[in-house]
Amino acid sequence: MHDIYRFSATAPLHAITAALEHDGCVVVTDLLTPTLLGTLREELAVHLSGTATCHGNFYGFATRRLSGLISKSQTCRQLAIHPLITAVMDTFLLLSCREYQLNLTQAICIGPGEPQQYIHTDAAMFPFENRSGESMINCMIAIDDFTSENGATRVVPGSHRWPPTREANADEILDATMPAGSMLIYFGSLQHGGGANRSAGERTGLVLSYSLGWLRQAENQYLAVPLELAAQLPVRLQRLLGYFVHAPNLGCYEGQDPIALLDGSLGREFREFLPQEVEPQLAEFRAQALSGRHAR
Ligand SMILES: O=C(O)CCC(=O)C(=O)O
Ligand SMILES: [Fe+2]
Repeated sequence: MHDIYRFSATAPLHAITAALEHDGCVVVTDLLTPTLLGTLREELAVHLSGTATCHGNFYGFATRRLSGLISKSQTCRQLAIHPLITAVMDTFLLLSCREYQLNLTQAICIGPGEPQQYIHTDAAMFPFENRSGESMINCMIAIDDFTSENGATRVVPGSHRWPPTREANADEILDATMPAGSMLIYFGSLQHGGGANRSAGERTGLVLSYSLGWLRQAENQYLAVPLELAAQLPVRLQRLLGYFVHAPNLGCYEGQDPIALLDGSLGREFREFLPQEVEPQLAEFRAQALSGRHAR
């Protein structure tokens, strides 16, 4: 079996997406400059210092998780709309939706002594099979160097094509080792899990997860980001938080696009949000209905 494909962040997009499509995962190095990485580390540290360990057989007992990062970190806000990340999401998620969204943001610090995590697919949280492609795609950004000793994410390249019941053999699981500032991109349908941390220090990674715009978000972004803060964010990020209507009519607020709540343009009319392609048929039906030409 070949190693995980690795590209620099300046590689052509098609090379990165081709590897991702083939393996269900790919590593992109040099995503963050040392300066940006330092800033991100500081922003997360402020909140991580008061974060308790998880308490669960899946999340672990020596692992700390910090969510709601759009509220907590200016750098996460920038990363969530990073052109390379959104180009990858455009390529795959727009095959199955008109607009996609932020599914969750989470810093994961695997502490010393944590055993390997159960190998799983993240898309299993959606109880259906999406035949037209991926329902979710995740980016794991290495805040520390990811090594085989400190709990680098373990991935099973190619498992995104497997039937859900097939379990990986030990020799099919690879450690996604990468220097800090790199990013592992992996499909929601890919089998993976956090590695065992046999080192003396923590392994911190930052997950930015994206999903189809007509699915429930794993992290409730409307609660995670106060309305006053959401109102100040770039429109692209507001939409990723979920302030949009997925046609037809999914996600309205008072008959309006919820983004109107953020820019103060909430109107009074009860609008409909339909796919453009159905408009001519609907208009014709209504015209005929008005002229009494339809059977009652
Ligand atoms: O921390 C990691 O490397 C992966 C964690 C993970 O896959 C999960 O919690 O769903
Ligand atoms: Fe996972």
